[in-house]
Formats: sequence, structure tokens, C-alpha cells
Amino acid sequence: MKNFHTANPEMETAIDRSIPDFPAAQLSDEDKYFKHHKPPSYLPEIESEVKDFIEYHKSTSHKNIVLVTSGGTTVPLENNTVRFIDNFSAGTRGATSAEYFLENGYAVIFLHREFSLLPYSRHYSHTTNCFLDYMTEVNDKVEINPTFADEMLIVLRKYKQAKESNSLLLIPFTTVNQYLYTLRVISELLQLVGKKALFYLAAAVSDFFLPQSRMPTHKIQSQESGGKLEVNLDQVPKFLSRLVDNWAPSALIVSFKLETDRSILIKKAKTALERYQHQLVIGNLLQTRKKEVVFVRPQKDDDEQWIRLNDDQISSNVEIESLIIPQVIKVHEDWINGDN
Ligand code: PAZ
Repeated sequence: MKNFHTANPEMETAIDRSIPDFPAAQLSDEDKYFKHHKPPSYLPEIESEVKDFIEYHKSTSHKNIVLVTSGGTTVPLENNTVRFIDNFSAGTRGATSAEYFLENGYAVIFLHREFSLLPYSRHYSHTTNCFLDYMTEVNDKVEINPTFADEMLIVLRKYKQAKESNSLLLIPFTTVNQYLYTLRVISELLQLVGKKALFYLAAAVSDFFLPQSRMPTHKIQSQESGGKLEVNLDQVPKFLSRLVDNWAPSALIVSFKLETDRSILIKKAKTALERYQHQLVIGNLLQTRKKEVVFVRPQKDDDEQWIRLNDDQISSNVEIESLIIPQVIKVHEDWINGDN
């Protein structure tokens, strides 16, 4: 039998006025963000699709599941949006990586900027060719142009395999608000598979945004702004800490760090690891991102590991993601086996 009661106050301190007041619980910047910004109206639909996908793989295929984020978020300047701030990302890293995850037996939730590159269709969708150039007319019928047919057959087979095994789920976003709400919903659902979940956060998410409270309803009029447009943006709260600590604490989390100045890349990657306490940052430079990346991990002897394409690989169009993904999967396997 316990000889104490938690309901009894400690007599010496029960009325001790010298103990400062316990501060009222503060809302974090992330919580404030969700309190003051409305979720996209379609979110429940996405939630149910993602739930079905995760439950299917949990109970039937038993595959690991990766959330790949891809492409850039926009920052609208008006509620009825005519103008918005955007960034350079085409979604190449995300779409290409998703294909290699699928080839390596993962189920992929592909959270992407709508109309950016998609796995498989990326080979044909954003080229300078018109899609009709891939076709030819033979005996009054349309056929695939023989120049492209062999390669297209390989892509088609991989695409069908992903589709028939229900291994690829496409979820779009456009604005940073849509991205953040959708990321939260998917992350929380991924807790269903615990350590088998992998986050591969390659999207280029805006660092600054215009809060809904300051957003004009209608198109900004040039006459009213005196010929100048001054935009006052707030910082987007750092959601990675919420993801690591609350939304998906059992998952392996891989974030990307993009810089343009080589001399600060490693330092910025290490700062991100220290700040968010996740497992891997992949650093890349805007100028060389298709040829080299660096893996930075906490407390590893070899804590900077560069992955580079050599000249032969570059001339034979090897994609750097074909080297990145097997390395990421190794880190995930160690995570699942508790070797990290
Ligand atoms: O989409 P893309 O292939 O043109 O570019 C990929 C990338 C550079 C956006 C990605 O590799 C990345 O670094 N994303 C994170 C960016 C950041 O928030 O630092």
C-alpha cells in the first residue's frame, strides 16, 4: 500500500508565496498558425484516401511507406488569388526519387505541387517536345513513334506495376497553407505504421508567407498602392520540430537543405539536425543538385558523406536519385532494426 496521497498538498510549500506563478501554457507558433489559418475544404477527402492507402499497406502488402514531398509551395498575395510568390522547384528530385522508392519495394505517398513533375509521366510531360511528337501515323492509326518506343515500354511497365500494386498515391498542393495542413494530416496517419514510415521532405517550402488576417480579398490595385507594392511577410513557423516531436515521432525523417553558397551548406545542415533532432539531412546546392548531394547525420564519425555522379555516369544520364535512394533505405532499415 502506498503511504502518500498525490491529492495532499506539501504542507511547507502549500502557501509559499515566494514560488513564482506557473506561467499559463503558451501556444507554440505552429499551433497559432493552425488556429489562425483555415484548412483547405477538401482535406477530409484526402484524409480518407490516405487512411485507406496506409491501412491497405499495413494489413495486406506489408510494405514500408514513404511520404515524398515534392515541388514548391506558393504564397498567395490575395484571397482571390491573381498574384502569388513562387519558387524554382520543378519537382525533379521528388518525382525521380519516388520512382526509385517504388522500384525498391516501398509504397509511396507523393505530396506534390499540382502540375509539377510526377513519377513516370515526368519522362514525357515537361519536355520541349509536344506530346504528339511521341506518336506517329501508320495506316490511319496512331502508334508510338519507334524512336521512343523502347524506352517508353520500360517506363510503362514500371508505371503499371506501381498502379496495379496500389503502391503510388498522388496528393496535390499549391499553397503553403495547403501543404502544411496536408502534411500534418498525412503525418498523423502515418503513425499507424510506426517505424515503417519514412519522410523524405524534398519540397521547397516557402520560408515566408502573408497571414490570412492581412490578405486582401480582391486583386491588389496598382492605383491604390501609389505605384509601389510593399509586401510585409511573416516567417512560416518551423514545422519540422512538430513533425519530429508530435506528428510522427516513430518515423525516420529525412529533410533536404538547399543553399547556393557552398561554404555554408554543411553548417546549415548540421544546425537543422541540432534544432529538429531528426535523423538525416541531405544537403544540396542549387547549381549542382543534379550531380552531387551530401548526407549529414547526427553523431556519426563519417558525418558528411558526399554522393557524386562521375563523368561516365553523367554522360550516360544516370540519375543521382538512383544512388541516393538505396542509401536512404539503408538508413531506414537500420532505424527499423534499432541500429541507429
Ligand atoms: O525540384 P527540383 O528537383 O528542381 O529541386 C529539388 C530541391 C533543390 C528543391 C530539393 O532537393 C531540396 O533541397 N528541397 C529542400 C529545399 C529547402 O527547403 O531547403
